[in-house]
Amino acid sequence: MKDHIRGFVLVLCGVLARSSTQDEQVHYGKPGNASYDYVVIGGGTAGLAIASRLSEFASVAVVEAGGRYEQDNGNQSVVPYYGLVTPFLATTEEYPHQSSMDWDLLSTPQSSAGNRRMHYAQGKTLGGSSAINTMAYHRGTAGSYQRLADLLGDQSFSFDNLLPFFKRSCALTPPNLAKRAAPNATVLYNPSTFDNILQGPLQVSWGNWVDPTQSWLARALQTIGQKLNPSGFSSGQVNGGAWIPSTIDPKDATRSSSESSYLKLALDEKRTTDITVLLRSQATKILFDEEKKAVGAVVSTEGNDYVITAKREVILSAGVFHSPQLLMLSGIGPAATLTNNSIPILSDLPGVGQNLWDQIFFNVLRGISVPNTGTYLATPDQQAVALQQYYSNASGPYSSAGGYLSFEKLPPQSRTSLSNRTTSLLSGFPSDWPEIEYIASGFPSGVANITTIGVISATLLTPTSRGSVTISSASISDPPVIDLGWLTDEADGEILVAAFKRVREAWNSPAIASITVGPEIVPGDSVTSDSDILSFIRQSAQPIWHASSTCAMGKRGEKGAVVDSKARVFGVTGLRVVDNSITPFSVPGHPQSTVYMLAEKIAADILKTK
Ligand SMILES: Cc1cc2nc3c(=O)[nH]c(=O)nc-3n(C[C@H](O)[C@H](O)[C@H](O)COP(=O)(O)OP(=O)(O)OC[C@H]3O[C@@H](n4cnc5c(N)ncnc54)[C@H](O)[C@@H]3O)c2cc1C
Ligand SMILES: *[C@@H]1O[C@H](CO)[C@@H](O)[C@H](O)[C@H]1NC(C)=O
Ligand SMILES: *[C@@H]1O[C@H](CO)[C@@H](O)[C@H](O)[C@H]1NC(C)=O
Ligand SMILES: *[C@@H]1O[C@H](CO)[C@@H](O)[C@H](O)[C@H]1NC(C)=O
Ligand SMILES: *[C@@H]1O[C@H](CO)[C@@H](O)[C@H](O)[C@H]1NC(C)=O
Ligand SMILES: *[C@@H]1O[C@H](CO)[C@@H](O)[C@H](O)[C@H]1NC(C)=O
Ligand SMILES: *[C@@H]1O[C@H](CO)[C@@H](O)[C@H](O)[C@H]1NC(C)=O
Ligand SMILES: *[C@H]1O[C@@H](CO)[C@H](O)[C@@H](O)[C@@H]1NC(C)=O
Repeated sequence: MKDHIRGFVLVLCGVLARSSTQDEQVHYGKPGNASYDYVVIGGGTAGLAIASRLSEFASVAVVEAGGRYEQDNGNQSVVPYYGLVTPFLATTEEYPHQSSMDWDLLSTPQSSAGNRRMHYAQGKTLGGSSAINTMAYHRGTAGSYQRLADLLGDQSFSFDNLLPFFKRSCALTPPNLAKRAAPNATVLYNPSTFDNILQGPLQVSWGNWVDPTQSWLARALQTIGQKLNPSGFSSGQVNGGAWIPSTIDPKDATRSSSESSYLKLALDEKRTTDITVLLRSQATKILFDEEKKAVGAVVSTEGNDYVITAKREVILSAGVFHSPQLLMLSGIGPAATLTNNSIPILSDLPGVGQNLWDQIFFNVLRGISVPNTGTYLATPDQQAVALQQYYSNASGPYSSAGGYLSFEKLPPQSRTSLSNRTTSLLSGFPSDWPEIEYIASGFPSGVANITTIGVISATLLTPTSRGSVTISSASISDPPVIDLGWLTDEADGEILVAAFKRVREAWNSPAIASITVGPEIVPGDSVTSDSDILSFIRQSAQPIWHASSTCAMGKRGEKGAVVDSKARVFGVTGLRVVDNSITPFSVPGHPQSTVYMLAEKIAADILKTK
């Protein structure tokens, strides 16, 4: 162990063998003033990726409010299958709290979505939301990144120019067809969009198990026109269907988070890195000198306040809700909000906390007669078999987290019901940008002749409604006030009603007629008129946890812009925001690949100018 890796990190290096008592002693033993080249606030998805890269040439402190998920949540966060059935995914106001791992955020009542307050899970642990997400890995479309490049006037954001950073972040392992044992779940992908020589830290692989329910529902989606995409979803096209890979380490089928990948790499004894991790430590405010240069942060560990000084820069990676919160608490945000809360104004940036994009989905349920993964884990005997498969060669039901995904622009017959305004809003998106994502899954049924309750969901990828994040006081102890803004623009409801009809079309496909059992369970056959469908959607819409864009990148001086294309906050120096809050719109589909890519890209920018 190198001596420049400090106390807290010794514990992390000691792998899981150490007792948590020793662990706690060291964590809480060392809060106190200290100084580093870079201070990264938030040891989440982006935070650990950028900290790991910066630590190759400078000293870096990571300030993380949570602990270690391997200790705090064990198998539930490590074993892929549990990631799909975890209580984090509960979204109702009365949800099972897991406060050692989750921020326990609740939205404001959603006036256009049944007045519901949504529980919106966000990882509070090393790894952040990469430690609780459902592990699907794919990239956005070439056209979506081109839109970003054009908006920023910076062609380094074109898909071709971003590809080296996507490649650098991860290592792809081809599917193990013997372990998958599902010749009917064909994996197609383009290996040239991954780097098979200089492998990056994040592990990306296909599950060694296929859920039979998904294989059937995939057929239904294929027969309504969403054919298998020949190159998968990481080559700049996100259209049609694909068995996509997950962020799973194929060596032992465990979750690959930013912690188990990037941080572990930075702590590898064979590498020269200088990184210190402060666990259970919350940054309460960013500090600036008289020239408005960020010089560090006030950090609170178990009620002790101290100062971590940044000799070069502060990187804020606290996520889509907490990064805008901390900016506002530190004097950066809409002037009226700051004044209202008696916070001195350092930089009046009206865009901070605005422009929240959120993709939402609904489910349609029917009974089916084929098993799903849960069916194979229903009894202790079955679990014993599955444990043997999992621990002997990383296969079987526990080893997989997914996933068949299917995307489309709504076909012409679905568009005839859209208003001219909605049609025109949709035509503003790039031609390769899918409007809807369909996900097939299932859970065991308690009813005799229904083996599985099958689920086909539809997610809106072109939301026009916008939400916001603000503060209710000048104190970090009051949570951010989150208005998701769901369905406040009527275009979103119209598009989802059209998507609902596509989901029913899939359910009624002759390809699965032999396995469907009984009538529709949710919402039920009585729901047929557009207005009834819309009200079902308003009552049941859920988050897919892809919220973004509350500290949007943009050109200097442009309305709403918070950071420039190198993630530097306008109006101050020495401060960047690097996380899913900075993309000015939600890239279509699942965001984690883009978050890792951004961390790599900004790290490279910093290295160039250091
Ligand atoms: C349940 C769920 C399922 C998802 N499924 C998928 C999926 O299958 N595929 C996919 O691509 N994406 C998925 N996502 C989305 C994806 O995981 C997130 O977009 C991404 O991880 C966000 O990364 P981030 O760096 O912006 O924030 P995070 O990873 O959330 O990191 C923020 C970190 O900052 C810390 N923090 C916050 N405030 C402070 C403070 N004041 N002081 C110190 N630390 C602080 C937090 O504890 C956290 O560790 C999912 C997300 C969730 C929640
Ligand atoms: C820590 O730093 C702060 C700010 O520079 C200072 O006010 C405080 O006295 C320091 N604490 C200790 C214990 O040195
Ligand atoms: C695919 O193969 C699996 C495993 O043999 C089987 O359980 C499932 O029913 C098949 N699905 C389809 C659509 O044929
Ligand atoms: C100012 O504070 C009041 C009362 O706390 C609140 O109702 C109002 O919305 C706030 N305005 C802004 C711009 O934050
Ligand atoms: C994996 O292990 C299980 C249980 O020991 C065994 O049945 C199976 O054949 C093994 N699969 C492969 C591909 O080795
Ligand atoms: C909608 O657009 C169509 C075709 O562009 C046009 O013919 C029609 O008049 C428009 N309807 C309304 C209400 O504007
Ligand atoms: C399922 O079982 C119930 C009760 O036995 C029966 O009434 C119903 O018709 C069955 N449904 C189908 C689709 O077989
Ligand atoms: C994870 O936890 C350990 C210790 O409690 C058990 O021995 C394992 O069987 C368990 N694994 C799974 C897949 O549940």
